[in-house]
Amino acid sequence: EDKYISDDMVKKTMEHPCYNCAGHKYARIHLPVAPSCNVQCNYCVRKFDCPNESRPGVTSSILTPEEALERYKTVKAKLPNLTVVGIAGPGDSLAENYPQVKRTIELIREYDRDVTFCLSTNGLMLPFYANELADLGVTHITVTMSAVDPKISGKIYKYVSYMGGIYEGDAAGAIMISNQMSGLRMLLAAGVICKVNIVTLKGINEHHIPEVVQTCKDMGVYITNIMQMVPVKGSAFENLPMVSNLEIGKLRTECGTIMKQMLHCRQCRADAIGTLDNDISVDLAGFAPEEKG
Ligand code: CLF
Ligand code: SF4
Repeated sequence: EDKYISDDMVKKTMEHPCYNCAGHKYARIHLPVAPSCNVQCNYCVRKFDCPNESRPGVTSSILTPEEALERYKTVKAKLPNLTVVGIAGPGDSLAENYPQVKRTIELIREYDRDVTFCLSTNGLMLPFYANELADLGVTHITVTMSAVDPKISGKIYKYVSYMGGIYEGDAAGAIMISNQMSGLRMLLAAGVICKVNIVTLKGINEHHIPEVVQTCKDMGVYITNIMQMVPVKGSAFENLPMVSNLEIGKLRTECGTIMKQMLHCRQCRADAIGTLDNDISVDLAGFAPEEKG
């Protein structure tokens, strides 16, 4: 059934570069304020940005909330089409550095009433923060959920650090799925527009992805983003073969019959600035000296 969505939320979603292909005119700024993480994904090397929303192998330097506000002011003055402030790590936005994430949002909100706040997370801590994030005015949230079966999810995480315990295998998978799903449901109940990123892992979840997408559709998620995993040297999955562009294309076409698919993800860095086609973080102020690709 169709839920009521306010005109303001429709406008924010239409002007969000990641939520629809028509958003290519609009720019986003990622503010790298959250370096720590509470899980270890098998495709991640922590000295780099969180690959759930990032190009692998890049390192963003961390800002304090005050520095993040200053960067926002500088960029906003130069980019009139800037509509979205995104927080995408470089670790997890809801891990140890959540207080800095919250402060950053508060500071920018004080300065700019209109900007759209977007956040991405692995979902582990989402049930604890979902309502607070909605109250803070975060209208768009991405959860990376690459499986909805604990046995499959459990193969994706080396470990999950949760409420004082360290979990592996099926237990880790079960905790992740249950928190990702209940977190998403809480966000959806609070009127947040949700996106799910699905990382395609050959031999692990590629045949399971339509089921993940169907689950998202049934919950009321707005869009799913089926991504390629790019192997990073030093990660547990460094030798896992990549799924080809053709295979990703086929999966997206198949899943497009279930619900709306994102086809234009750029796997941006945690300090990306600009439209998705044109990252200008370097030109603007040399914010991202290690930019590549
Ligand atoms: Fe950033 Fe992510 Fe928000 Fe977009 S990115 S926090 S939803 S504003 Fe976008 Fe970049 Fe793909 Fe992410 S293209 S990696 S989907
Ligand atoms: Fe790495 Fe996973 Fe943590 Fe992202 S959520 S920083 S991919 S371990």
